Amino acid sequence: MKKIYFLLFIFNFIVISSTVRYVNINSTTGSAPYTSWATAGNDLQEVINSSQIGDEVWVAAGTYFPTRDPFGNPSPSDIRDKTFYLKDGISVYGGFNGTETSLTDRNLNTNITLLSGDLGDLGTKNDNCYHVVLFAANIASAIGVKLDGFSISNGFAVGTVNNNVSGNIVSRLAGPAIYFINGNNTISNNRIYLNSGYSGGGIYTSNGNNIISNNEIYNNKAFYDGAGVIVFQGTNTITNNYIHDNTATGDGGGIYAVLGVNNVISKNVIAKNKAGISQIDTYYYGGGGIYTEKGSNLIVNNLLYENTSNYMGGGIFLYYGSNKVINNTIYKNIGTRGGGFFTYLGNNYVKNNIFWGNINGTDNQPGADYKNHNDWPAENYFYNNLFQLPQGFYTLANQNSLYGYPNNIFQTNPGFTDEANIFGADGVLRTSDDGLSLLPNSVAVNYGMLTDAPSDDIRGTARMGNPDAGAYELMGNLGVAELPIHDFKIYPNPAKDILNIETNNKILKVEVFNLSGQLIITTKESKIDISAFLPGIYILNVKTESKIITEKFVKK
Ligand SMILES: [Ca+2]
Ligand SMILES: [Ca+2]
Ligand SMILES: [Ca+2]
Repeated sequence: MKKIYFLLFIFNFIVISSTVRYVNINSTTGSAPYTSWATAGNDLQEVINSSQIGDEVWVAAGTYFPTRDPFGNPSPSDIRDKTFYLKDGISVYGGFNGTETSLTDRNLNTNITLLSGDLGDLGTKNDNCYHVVLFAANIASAIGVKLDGFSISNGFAVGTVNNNVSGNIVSRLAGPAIYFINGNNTISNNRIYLNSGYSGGGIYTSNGNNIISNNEIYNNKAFYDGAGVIVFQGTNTITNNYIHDNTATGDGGGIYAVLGVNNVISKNVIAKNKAGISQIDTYYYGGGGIYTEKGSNLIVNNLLYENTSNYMGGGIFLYYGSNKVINNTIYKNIGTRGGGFFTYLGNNYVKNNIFWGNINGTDNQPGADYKNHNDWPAENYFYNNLFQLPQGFYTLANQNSLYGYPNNIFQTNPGFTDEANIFGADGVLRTSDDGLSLLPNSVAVNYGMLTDAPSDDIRGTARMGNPDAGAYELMGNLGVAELPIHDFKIYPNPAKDILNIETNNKILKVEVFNLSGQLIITTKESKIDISAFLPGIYILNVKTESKIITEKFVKK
């Protein structure tokens, strides 16, 4: 017992030691330690510098410009070194109106908190700062920082020599908006736009463990590689972002991931990015939506549409490495070699994807959805994908051979809900009405294989029965139940208190979902207590040793 109390004490101590400090650009009554809105500082860097490990900095709406270089000098010899320099172990949040008492009270849409790199003449780019936000820890295992709820704009990383910060080389050619080195960092809920540099136009991270989630990253430029996001080395999770209209002259219009270990790129919408604009070096590749190089990458549940490359891989370009490409919808991307997907060395498992409407060159000739390098082909394993062209087009001679892997579907319309309206009637991506979700009679429904399949889809909706191909799972689908199932029964239905499952197979897992796809309970029992459920229709997913069965039932 004593030990437990001791641990609780330590835990409480850590929680209590975290202080919130406040920043409001309009505050005239600021005083250290800035621990209330009434005493909020108007100098964001000053409040960051006052913070200790575990502290949070809350920033009210307004426009903030960096005022010092990373060493705290307000008049550096190159004024473009001015930046918001984050301290290890702190979290910085934007999106407040200046009265909130809880993070969940924020309204990010109305309280725009802009970190602007537009130094010197407003509207003139080439006197802007090299990095709007900078974090450089001296070791990979540093605590790291969180940056959440900001708009970040007008960084311009085109300079000459490198800077040296905390023992790290910080390139003045990379990361004009966000440049992070080392640590366990989170970059979430930001809008990152109109930044440009040689590389990493929207986000540049080097090493560490980085979570990049729920950001909108758009209209950024790289004069070299990686216009939207660059993650270099480390282990990175890039999830739930909307990455669009970024342009790289070289490789990686949307995402450029190099030498990462166990990177996860999931549930992103990656649209209308461009790469391979012109030949900037002898390595003339592409990768309009995603470019990965070496390492290991899981690319799962993404929607990639209308990305282009003037060379290889309009949607995805994988160069070397061990990769899994699972349950993506790869739609109307354009490349001159491999409109949807291009591979070059390495090995790739490609499962449960929909390739549709991609273009190779000027039409849907062989290579529209996939091409392998002719001299240095990757080892690719294709399972349960939908391809748009006739099977006979997928040949070694066309450099798009599927190497005899079975269970792919050819030349069959995937049955999208409304291709002309990808956002759907609500104007929001990743919701139930999205245009590239599936119709109930789609061939993609339940067509995917289970091994490596995610448990939910791009919207977080649970996958039912066998996974559908593509990023969208048909909500509440009962496709599996159309097959005759003689050894499976649920009763009574409707049920009030107990629902019974009868099967000859051993039950491994039972899940109950509501019609929105939210998981209500998980069990291994054949008798399920549903007495506390609200009346309505539910979906039962039963995994046995031999199969997964999905059934609807009604709670009275
Ligand atoms: Ca300027
Ligand atoms: Ca929608
Ligand atoms: Ca399914």
